[in-house]
Amino acid sequence: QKRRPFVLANWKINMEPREVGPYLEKVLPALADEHQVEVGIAAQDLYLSQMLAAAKGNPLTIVGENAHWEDAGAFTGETSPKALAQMGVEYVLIGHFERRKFFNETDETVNLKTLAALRNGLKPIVDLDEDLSAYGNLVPEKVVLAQLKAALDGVMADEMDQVTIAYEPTWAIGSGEAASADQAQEAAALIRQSLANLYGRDLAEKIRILYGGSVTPANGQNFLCQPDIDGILVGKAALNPEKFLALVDEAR
Ligand code: G2H
Repeated sequence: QKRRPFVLANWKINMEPREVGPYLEKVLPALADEHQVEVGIAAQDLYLSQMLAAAKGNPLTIVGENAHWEDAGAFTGETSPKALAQMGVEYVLIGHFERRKFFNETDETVNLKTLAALRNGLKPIVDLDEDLSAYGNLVPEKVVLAQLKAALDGVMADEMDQVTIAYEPTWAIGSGEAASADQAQEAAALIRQSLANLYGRDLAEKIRILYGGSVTPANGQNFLCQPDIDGILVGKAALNPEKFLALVDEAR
């Protein structure tokens, strides 16, 4: 089963307004005619309109970093998944470790947000982080699988082709200490097995699983060549357009 590799930058709330245009001017020409690799940037909402306009007609996918579980209503400061979809955003990150850690997102809200994204035609990139604190004494692999199951509760088989999974072990995020390729592959294989248990092997083979956590051009290839890892989610290194492009190149 051939899954298209996905190289996704996660800017978080880095990048100043004046830096957005020049970054895209460096990256877009290098992506001309890119069809092998799906290339995306997740950015804060403030920049999405500008980025969508710049990326129009180019093989660059613009991704939201978060969306609320209600489509509309009195939720000051939140992002409506319906509005994101109507703006032309294709994917949204759901349940990133930093959302869980700093904004009290739980398996339950991650599930609601996943369902809301799908309901609105947004493709959720569901983050699993192996954070043990919410699970008492479960071993890390069990935590990832519990998070996966909870996030996908109520997601129908015919919606699963819209879903991407990202595995980001807590201790590897922004720490400079990435997982080893073997560790990451092992976790991705477990996740795929669990997807097969939930949705059947055929469907599980179609779903992309990304690795994230201190990916750099020096270690990216190690992850990208693993059989169950279909892409990378890159924070810090992707703030530099040259490093981001080097990682895209590694995925080709
Ligand atoms: C993990 C990752 C991107 P970094 O959060 O989602 O960030 O590459 O800086 O560890």
